[in-house]
Amino acid sequence: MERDKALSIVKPHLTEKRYIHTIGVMETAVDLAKKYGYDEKKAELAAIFHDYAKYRPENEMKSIIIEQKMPKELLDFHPELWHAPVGSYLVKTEVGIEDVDILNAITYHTTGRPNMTLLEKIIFIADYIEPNRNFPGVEQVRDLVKTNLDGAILQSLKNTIIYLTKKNATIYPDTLYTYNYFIKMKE
Ligand code: DGI
Ligand code: FE
Ligand code: FE
Repeated sequence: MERDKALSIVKPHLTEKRYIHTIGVMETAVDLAKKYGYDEKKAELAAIFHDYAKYRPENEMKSIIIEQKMPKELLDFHPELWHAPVGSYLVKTEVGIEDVDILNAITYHTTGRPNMTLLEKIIFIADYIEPNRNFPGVEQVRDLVKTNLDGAILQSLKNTIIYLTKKNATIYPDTLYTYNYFIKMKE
């Protein structure tokens, strides 16, 4: 699918701010695909659709999680996590994208997972560092990604975990498994 067509499909599902974020993720993902040697068109498409389900009503996402037999555990954690796997499902069923690499990159863009593919890493970190983001510590992660993709992901996970603990939020197990995976990789 061409970029403009993909953007025109996703736009009505997003707010203006989220659409600008999506463009930022798209441009960042294409840059990273160039840098780390991945199919730029696939990275572009995955980025465009990564937040497709961000504004679906919670009850609709909940039904999809149950009906599609996604991990039930998701329902015990923050609904903010649901748009990633549900988005992957809806991009497949509503938009007709069947590429499993793209669908997995959407599924895991919020938590990551151990053994992430290169495309999953690109979308995960592009989502975190795109130019409109201003998390504390994002500048350090932007620097790291220039030389060390895995190091940048690990740093972003540390930042997210610290942010969540400060809020007394629960941490979804996949986030911790991903963190452990990247820590062990350094050993
Ligand atoms: O959809 P975006 O805002 O672009 O970014 P995202 O899909 O990475 O979602 C970020 C939100 O998800 C942010 O508010 C932190 C939250 N989050 C990430 N990992 C976890 C989490 N929330 C909980 N409760 N547990 C997690 O493990
Ligand atoms: Fe997201
Ligand atoms: Fe996003």
